[in-house]
Amino acid sequence: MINGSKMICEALKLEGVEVVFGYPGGAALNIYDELYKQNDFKHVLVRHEQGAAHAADGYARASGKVGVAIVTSGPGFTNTLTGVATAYADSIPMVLISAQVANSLIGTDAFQEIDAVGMSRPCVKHSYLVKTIEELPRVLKEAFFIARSGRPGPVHIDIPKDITATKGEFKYPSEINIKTYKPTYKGNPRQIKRLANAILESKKPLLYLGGGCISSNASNEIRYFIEKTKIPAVCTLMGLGVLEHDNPYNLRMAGMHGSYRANMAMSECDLLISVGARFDDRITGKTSEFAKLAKIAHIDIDPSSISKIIKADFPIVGDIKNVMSDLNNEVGNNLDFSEWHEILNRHENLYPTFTYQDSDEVLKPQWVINECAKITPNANVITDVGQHQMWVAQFFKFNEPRRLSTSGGLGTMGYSIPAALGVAFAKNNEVVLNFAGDGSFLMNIQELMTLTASNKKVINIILNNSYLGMVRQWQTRFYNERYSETNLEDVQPDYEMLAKSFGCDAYRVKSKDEFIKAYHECLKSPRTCVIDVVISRFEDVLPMVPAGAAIYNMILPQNLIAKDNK
Ligand SMILES: Cc1ncc(C[n+]2csc(CCOP(=O)(O)OP(=O)(O)O)c2C)c(N)n1
Repeated sequence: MINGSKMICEALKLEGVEVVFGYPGGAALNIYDELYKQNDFKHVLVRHEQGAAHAADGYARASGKVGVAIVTSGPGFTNTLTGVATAYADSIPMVLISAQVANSLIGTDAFQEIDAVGMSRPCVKHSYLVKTIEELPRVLKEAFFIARSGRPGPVHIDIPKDITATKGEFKYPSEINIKTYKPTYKGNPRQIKRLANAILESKKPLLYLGGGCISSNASNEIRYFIEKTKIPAVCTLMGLGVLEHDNPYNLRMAGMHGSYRANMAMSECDLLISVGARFDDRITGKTSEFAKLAKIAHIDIDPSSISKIIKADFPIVGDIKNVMSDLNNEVGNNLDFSEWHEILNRHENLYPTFTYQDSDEVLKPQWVINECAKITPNANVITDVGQHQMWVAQFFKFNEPRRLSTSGGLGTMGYSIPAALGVAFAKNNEVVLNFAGDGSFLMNIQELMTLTASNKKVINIILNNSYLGMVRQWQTRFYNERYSETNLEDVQPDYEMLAKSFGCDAYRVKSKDEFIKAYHECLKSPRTCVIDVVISRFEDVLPMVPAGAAIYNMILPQNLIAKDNK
């Protein structure tokens, strides 16, 4: 017989958990007492519970395993919600354990009581309030199973304080059988055959690769499919790295800040094969104009996402790795799409993918990102949210899946420092590189302390334009340059001093030489480093599809150059 707290530790051990991120409190005291006694996994004390959820998320994205966070009741739990919602929006596997007031106090407005399950429900895959010690082992087992199976996502377990002290028998189930939850892993062979035939008939097929390709570890199958069929591919922000950056069939990112060629390919293809992508509005633009000439194939493990936004002619429910491998067996290899490639090449010649005007007077963010990609091509990259995020997506050369961790679906500012902490735990001794804007960097800066306290090294690059840049860009273009609450000039902390106070190495740079020198210093240092990079203030992310427009209606870099020269 062991108590509930020990059961939690035993379950984490049996699930192979290496690290949990958390923060203690009254209702979690019993759990923390057990954590103190064990050596099976590490607990990392974050400095704010939002950081715990983002760190678990970063760990999960980089490692492919379930990220775990433990927090106390009430405010500890509510602080995690942004992080949980972030993971939910991007289908990231996570188990969040929150402590709750004792069962006898539930419903009495007790100190630090909150309806945690009621609050997490809309942003988790599943949630549990544990009522008895007998059900605890099964709940823990199910939580991990649900988090990592099917379409992955966060699962929340709320555990009252008395349960963490009550003793019971710990029988950890070896198998899970949930009647209402049976993900489909094999695609329907008839549908796969139909799709293979459609490919034969198509003249302009296009693959559209999303984050599902990464969660199902299907990169090899997809690369093989492309090698065999010579079908070009675009990807979403979440799909970066599924294909090698310089794969000749990689048309790169599509959507609001996608390339001209990628967006024209989407608009002109006659067969669009969506693979683990969910037709987000940042990709489709105006849906009635989206891929209008194409038959749509939609491959996804989550049946509810198929035909949700764009009607699928070829719906295939299944795990992408399996479906792509079956499809590889079905498609022939004497396909010829050379005319299609010629059209795409013409698009590329007209408006080459992701260009910018460099300068020697002022540092351009694109230059900084390019240099980092040159010096550390295999870095594990994390971004925060804003212009810098889109520039990283456009200019960093991702060659492998799981090399980029970024908040795609929710677009959560404050994500990157704690997520980088999680990535640093998943990728010991590899380069971990965080790009943030000056606005985002301040949102969870306290986690620099956790990095220092954990002896983890992250190189943080602040692309500092003294603006909430992405919002400023919209104000420039759509609000007549009325910069309402986005100008941070003269109201910034001294990032160098601030970073040093957290025990980091810190630099502020304004020129190319200074940047390269600082970056090499950071690579040599054993500590977490911060480079505050002063960049041009009015650089825009282009191409840009205005919200609600069709994705072939892009504002292109030429327009920007013309405007700047006015
Ligand atoms: C938590 C949160 N609040 C607000 C926003 C809206 N938002 C999106 S981008 C952005 C500006 C980001 O500024 P900064 O971090 O300096 O990066 P930059 O765009 O300048 O690269 C804001 C405010 C958000 N995405 N998340």
